[in-house]
Amino acid sequence: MSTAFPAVETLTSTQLDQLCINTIRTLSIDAVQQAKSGHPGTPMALAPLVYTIWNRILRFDPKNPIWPNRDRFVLSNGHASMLLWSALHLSGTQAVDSEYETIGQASVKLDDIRRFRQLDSKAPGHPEYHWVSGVETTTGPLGQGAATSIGMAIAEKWLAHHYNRPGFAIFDYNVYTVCGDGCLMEGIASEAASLAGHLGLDNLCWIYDNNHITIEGNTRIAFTEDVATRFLAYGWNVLRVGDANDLERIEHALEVFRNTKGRPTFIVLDSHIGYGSPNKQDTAAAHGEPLGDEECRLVKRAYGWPEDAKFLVPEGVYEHFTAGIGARGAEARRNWTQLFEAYRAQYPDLAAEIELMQRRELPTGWDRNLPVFPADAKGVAGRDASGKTLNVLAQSIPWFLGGSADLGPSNKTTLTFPGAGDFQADSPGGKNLHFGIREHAMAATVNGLALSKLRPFGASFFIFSDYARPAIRLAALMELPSLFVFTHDAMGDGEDGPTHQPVEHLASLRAIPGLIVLRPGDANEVVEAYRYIVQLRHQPTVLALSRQPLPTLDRTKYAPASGVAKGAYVLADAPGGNPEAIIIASGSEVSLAVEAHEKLLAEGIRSRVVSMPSWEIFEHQPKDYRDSVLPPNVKARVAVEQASTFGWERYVGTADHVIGMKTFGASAPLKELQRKFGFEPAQVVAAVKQQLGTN
Ligand SMILES: Cc1ncc(C[n+]2csc(CCOP(=O)(O)OP(=O)(O)O)c2C)c(N)n1
Ligand SMILES: [Mg+2]
Repeated sequence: MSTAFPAVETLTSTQLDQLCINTIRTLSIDAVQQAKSGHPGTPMALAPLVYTIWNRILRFDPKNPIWPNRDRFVLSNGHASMLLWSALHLSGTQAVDSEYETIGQASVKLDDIRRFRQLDSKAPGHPEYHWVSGVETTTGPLGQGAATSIGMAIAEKWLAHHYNRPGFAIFDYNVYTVCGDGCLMEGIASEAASLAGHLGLDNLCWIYDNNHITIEGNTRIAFTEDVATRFLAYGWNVLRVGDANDLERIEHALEVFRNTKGRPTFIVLDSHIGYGSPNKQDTAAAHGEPLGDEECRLVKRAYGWPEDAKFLVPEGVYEHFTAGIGARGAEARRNWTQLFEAYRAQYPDLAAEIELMQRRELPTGWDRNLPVFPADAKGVAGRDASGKTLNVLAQSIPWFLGGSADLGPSNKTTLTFPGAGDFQADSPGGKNLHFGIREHAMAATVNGLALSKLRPFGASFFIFSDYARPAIRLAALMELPSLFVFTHDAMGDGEDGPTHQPVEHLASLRAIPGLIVLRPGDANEVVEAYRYIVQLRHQPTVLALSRQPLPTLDRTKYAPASGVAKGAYVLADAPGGNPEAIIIASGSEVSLAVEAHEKLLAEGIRSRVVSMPSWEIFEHQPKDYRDSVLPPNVKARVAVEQASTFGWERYVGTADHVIGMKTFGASAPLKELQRKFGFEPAQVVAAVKQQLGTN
């Protein structure tokens, strides 16, 4: 408590607003100063905006930050994280655990803010979903938050369409996204804004911090387009608030947003970075470094703040938040909970679905009707087996949906069953999402859908996973069950040539911590891969699938495909076990390995084939299982995979045990490529013999 301020009872509501805003500002300044790093300028400028959204508008209950129908707040300019830590702290937002239960602790304590950017603080450098309750999505890579918010808005439309009934608006939340110049320069935000405009997402509001400053200086050096006109062209409703300190105008613009139907809203907010700093306002210096002790004092003086106070929350501030967002949020949630109880009485099945979904569980019988593919030498393409499986899952799991970045017919991801429908502005219940040719925004949108508890997938050619990678990485960091279906996963794209043939993609994606990369070897492995993926609650997956048919293995002769769930398994073995050589393969190379194995057996060589669709899953198996699949004493090993050899040494010893790609591919029919790059049984046989020294 401070004596520098008039007694709280004497303050007008406007003065209380100002007190709260300056608390956000000074907490941000002090935290950055203490950490000796961080971004003070934008929190100083946007404190009035964040205050207005949180304390006047947002339907968010700090006592239960995961209430399903809450409004979403996304801070896409994640470097301004002190805005979020201040809002979460001052509103008294409670922490929840990984089972979504509140644990009786504040999400962000004042002590966390004092320890901003320090190890284990709940006020890290950038907003981190999963680490801090109340953070709706991880942001920091500019533009990602904005694009992810599209997924949240699509989710609301879809959920409302499926679950609302007359008199029961179970889902009617809005999504508020704050973004800066950096977000809007990034391509991903343009992709996302174009899609949002097309879909007419009127539950979505982006507020653009138009401060003309980025790290290198004034935006005139690199960003001079007319952003407002650009958003008009995307089909958004564009508003402008000329003064970031004008709460009434900000509130009014947000009201216009809520009354605007058929279009998303874009609010250009003119602001001054480092607002109130006599020497740093409107300069890049306010962006990303502490103000310095002397400037901190000057700023506090300008705010009418005690100059030497640090981390001060004056009397009346917590109470003002409690009276604002606290009361409004609690009431909204109470009303919703009552509504939901009445809804449950009338629509028990729908209510049960919503509850399952919220816990990321699956409906009973979700795996009924999964296809089983009979042995067939000619076989089935990975993408075709996937298409059949997706169509079953999307019928058994009501909230399973997704789509492709304009490659549905090639990826075979189109949901074709009666009633599947297309998600469009006028048909928000469709299960086929059309992302257009926007892989990056697609992946972020998939994350936004997963954050909203739907089970989404996005699809493209494997080569274009590059265009989606930053969002795939964030899915892993956020521990989201996002599914990325990538077909044409190797040289199978043949004549399209090296621009379309992935080489380093498996290695590169396998390097992302926590991301499950699965490359199934035949149609039944595809089904088992899906069976595994769908049960994941907190892990994203990349599914790499073949374009061309792969023989469907005879599972009466070889081990069952259920081994996929262990990441790698002994598919075919030397008679009686005890192999002298092991061939490890994934995807399209599994049947090649089997062919080579049969030839070796015929020559009396005791080989084993290990199908290894997923390193990540295999590495999480107990050591004795891993050793049973790859006995440490068997040193003669060959890995075969039509991709970069990078990394396979860990299973086979050295790089010369790997038949893989060391260059880009080439444009030619697949058969010729297989010959050119050594993916033929004779070459595998020769490699095994070389390992055994019997060549
Ligand atoms: C994809 C990406 N590229 C670069 C950065 C590094 N970076 C962080 S903030 C920033 C400048 C952002 O400018 P603006 O969005 O205008 O933020 P302001 O300084 O106005 O708050 C940059 C380049 C980043 N975080 N993400
Ligand atoms: Mg800026």
